[in-house]
Amino acid sequence: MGRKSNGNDGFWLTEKSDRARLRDAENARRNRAEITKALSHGKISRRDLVKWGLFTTGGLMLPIGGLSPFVRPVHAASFSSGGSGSCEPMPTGLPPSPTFGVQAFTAPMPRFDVLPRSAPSILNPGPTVESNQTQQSVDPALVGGQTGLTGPIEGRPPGPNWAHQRYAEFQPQVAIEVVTKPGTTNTVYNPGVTSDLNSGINQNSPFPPAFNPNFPVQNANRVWTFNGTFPPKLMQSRYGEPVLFRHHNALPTDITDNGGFGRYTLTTHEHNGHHGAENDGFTGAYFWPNEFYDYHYPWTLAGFTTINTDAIDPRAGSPTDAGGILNVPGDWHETMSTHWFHDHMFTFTDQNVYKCNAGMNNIYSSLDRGNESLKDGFNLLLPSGTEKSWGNLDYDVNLMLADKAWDSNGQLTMDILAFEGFLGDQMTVNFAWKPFFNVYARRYRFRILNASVSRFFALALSDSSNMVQIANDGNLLPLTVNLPQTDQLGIAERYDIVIDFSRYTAGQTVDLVNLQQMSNGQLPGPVLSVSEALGGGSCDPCVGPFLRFNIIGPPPAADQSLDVSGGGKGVTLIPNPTLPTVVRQRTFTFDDFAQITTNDPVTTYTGSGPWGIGTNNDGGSFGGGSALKADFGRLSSQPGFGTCEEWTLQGGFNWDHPIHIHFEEGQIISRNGNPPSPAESGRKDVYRLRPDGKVVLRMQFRDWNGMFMMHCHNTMHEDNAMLLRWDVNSGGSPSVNPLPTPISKPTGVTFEAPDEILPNA
Ligand SMILES: [Cu+2]
Repeated sequence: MGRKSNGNDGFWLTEKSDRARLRDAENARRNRAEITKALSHGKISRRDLVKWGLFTTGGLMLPIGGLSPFVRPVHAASFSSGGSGSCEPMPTGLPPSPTFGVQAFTAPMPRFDVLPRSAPSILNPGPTVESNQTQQSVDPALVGGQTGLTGPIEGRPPGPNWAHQRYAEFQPQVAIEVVTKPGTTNTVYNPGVTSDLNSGINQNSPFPPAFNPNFPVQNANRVWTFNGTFPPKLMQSRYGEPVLFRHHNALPTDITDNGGFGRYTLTTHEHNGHHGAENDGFTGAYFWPNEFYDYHYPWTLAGFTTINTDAIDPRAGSPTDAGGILNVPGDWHETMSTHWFHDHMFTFTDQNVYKCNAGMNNIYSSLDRGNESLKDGFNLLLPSGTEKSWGNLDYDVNLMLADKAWDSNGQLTMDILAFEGFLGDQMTVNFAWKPFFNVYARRYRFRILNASVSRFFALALSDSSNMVQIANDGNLLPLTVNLPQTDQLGIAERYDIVIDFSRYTAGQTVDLVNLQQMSNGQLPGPVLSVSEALGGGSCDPCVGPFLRFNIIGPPPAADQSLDVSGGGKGVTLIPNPTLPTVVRQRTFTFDDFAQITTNDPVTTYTGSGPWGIGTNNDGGSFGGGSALKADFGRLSSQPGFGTCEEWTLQGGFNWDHPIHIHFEEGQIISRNGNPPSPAESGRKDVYRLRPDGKVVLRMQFRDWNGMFMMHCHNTMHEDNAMLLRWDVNSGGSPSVNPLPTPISKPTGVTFEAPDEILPNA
């Protein structure tokens, strides 16, 4: 069973800690910096760290004085997990992040920056069904100094197996073009709302990449974001309107120019899009600086090949510009609303997402229109606005929560050796440190995303008043839930919450509070009460209020949105789809002390990280064998095309893994033998296991083909190496089975046979 904490992790240092401890931590940080630099530059491997005796094979840093900030004198006080006591702990593995004398809640929270939607004709060159293999010269820095080499302009793997599926049927109608590049000032910020709805921010003022206007601006190599800028980016999509998302990689070709963390290769996952694997950001299908990758998002409802194929049900539909509904095929019970997108680079996802390479995507449908006044019997009238026929953002607000840490110069920093999980000591919302947000006294919808590396949250209002949860992950709930505080929000999970500010008057404030105490990155600690969290006694600096709502007065127009509280009883939003007969059951165990059975230098995890997944008792200590470390050339499962399977996910003692299964939404059948709670009774794409927890879920494998993933979304665990590949088995048509593994190089993607196919795959 899972290993217990070694007692050396989970210590916070605060600015009040004694000087000797802080000095030791700073010295340890400096010594570790040399190692992490070499590691992040690819000059040494994680395996070398074990060889040199710095790490155990289990991935724990040995307590070597002068290297580990966790080495403490014998007389040091032991860690108190309660709300008070000595605050020694320091899970960042770094000295405390300074706040430069700035007070919390003095700077506005920026709304997301809406990505322009263009006609596909603006794309040059035009998109192609198969990857565009037009050659260009390769920067020698990418190929060990070799000159005269050429590579493709598009990094998508070539050939028919990676061609856009059903492209002719779902011709792109909208182009969204983005560039991931080093941090720079935003001069084209578009919040999609007027300034009064954006806390007074003037969108025409240059917006530098800083976590607060009075903090230092981030150096170019510390943040790598979509379009290189803050705030985070928002896509707006509609069902029935296929999008061509062209993603350019403009990161430095010098692998060492990364500010100490982050890898210059990219692969972007639209979490949790239902589309072919060529568009899914497969972890091994990464692309290089100076290349682009065309992702084709068809925006189809799951089941479109077998259910409502004639598109006769307007509940399966898309909002038209004229305020009507465009019917689309598929199951309306599968309608999704709140997604995000982020890098998925093999073994570097944690660093690249932490570097701010993440955005969100709102998907609009006939049910979830982004218009609160169009009453046609289908629109659910969720808080949004009325001006546009669809996609109003006035009262529909994206919140990206992430803990961060920065060095004494205010530059974003990370302990990439914290294999058990990395925690920051500062809270950010939409890349802003502890901001305020001005609201009118009416209902607002907040689409809340946990974009942390390893941190869990639990949210409440500072006056303990009720909120209404309307969605879990991408999906509107069967029945809304009134709650004074949320369940734990695992990494990558999304909760859509409606807060009714009409109970407040102008000049009042109420804070969003994090109740979830963490003392290490392996699992959440206790959820504190609101008064404990507000009391300031927690050792965890990210506990407490982190976003202040200032109520500025009555709304300019009457609130026409649905009262989703249903008078305390909840209201019906989207009932669950009916699941077909289960054709196969599988068990996966999420474990440590994992083995690596393959040795392909490209596809195989070669580090010292402890994590792995056991499949169907082919591995995993729960089944008597061993969990396996990630190899994207290994095929762990091959569910049949068009089938429904039941998967049991088993977690370990003293760990909590939020497990993400790509491709289609599932339904939790049971959690430790009990039915799921009301707030997780809808469809899900991330399944939080909880310590020693067992989740049984059912999901379908239909409509599209290819290779997909399942992994822990504690991205430190994912990258070290709790990730597996599964392929849809379509019987050889349209794509071959098993699919060859893509091997990405600056000179082009080649293929090789799978390294391993597990016996029960
Ligand atoms: Cu995990």
